[in-house]
Amino acid sequence: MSNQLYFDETPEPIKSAKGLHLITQSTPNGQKVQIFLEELKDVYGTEWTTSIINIGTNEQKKEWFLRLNPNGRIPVIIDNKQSPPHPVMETSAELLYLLDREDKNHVFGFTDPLEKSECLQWLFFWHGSGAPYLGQVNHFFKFAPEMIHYPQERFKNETLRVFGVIEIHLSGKYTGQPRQYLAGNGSGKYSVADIGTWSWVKGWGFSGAFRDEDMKTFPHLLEWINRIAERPAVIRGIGDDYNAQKRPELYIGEKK
Ligand SMILES: N[C@@H](CCC(=O)N[C@@H](CS)C(=O)NCC(=O)O)C(=O)O
Repeated sequence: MSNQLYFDETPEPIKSAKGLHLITQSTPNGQKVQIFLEELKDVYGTEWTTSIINIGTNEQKKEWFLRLNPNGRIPVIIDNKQSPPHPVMETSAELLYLLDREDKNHVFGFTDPLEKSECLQWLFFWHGSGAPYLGQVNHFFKFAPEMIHYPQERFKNETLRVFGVIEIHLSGKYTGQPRQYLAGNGSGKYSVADIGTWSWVKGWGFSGAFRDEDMKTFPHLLEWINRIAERPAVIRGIGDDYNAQKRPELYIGEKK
């Protein structure tokens, strides 16, 4: 069977990539996978190549991209070590793919079935119940052509409720066990559940929707944000290496 994944219009750096290749832009979703790859590099020396696109130009809606991810959204990883190459869309699925293939010693995941279950619960919780709401907060407060009260309030309040869920969990309100991280026995272990959630939650101030007073009601969540922000891989994963202005050689597609 001929390889339908890449064709004439597929940018050369993607077509010719050898191992793992990441197509990203440094948004909260892009950063999830950027951070995890950087973490894997620190532990295992994991290697990959990166292409950066600008979603403002709709590069992600072109056929070459849709062949890799019919959903037309970043990030995507392609595992060119598989034959044919294996593309992965949806950030949580990407984290779990990398966890399975690269994290041989379970540094960022769990072997115990119950801890594993807890990790999946929190990964899915943010993917299904957090990112969609905070994404809409960002849209309606920052990018919408007009400021409309109803959706602003609806998505803001729902996001505050979701922050409150994380606060309950981290504070140990109902368990008596405060936690450092979202999943794992005792006070927990830094895992893909934290990586999948952090890249979004740390940006609570981006839209201007939430005030310091709102966030003061989530002290454990704020401490968790600061704790993870100090990790070298996290600093690199949200840093200049993924900024198209600083790394123009990684940029593919139209210039805006
Ligand atoms: N559920 C998807 C969401 C991905 C997503 O929404 N990516 C945004 C950037 S943060 C995007 O590509 N937006 C461009 C578009 O919608 O065309 C995931 O977790 O991978």
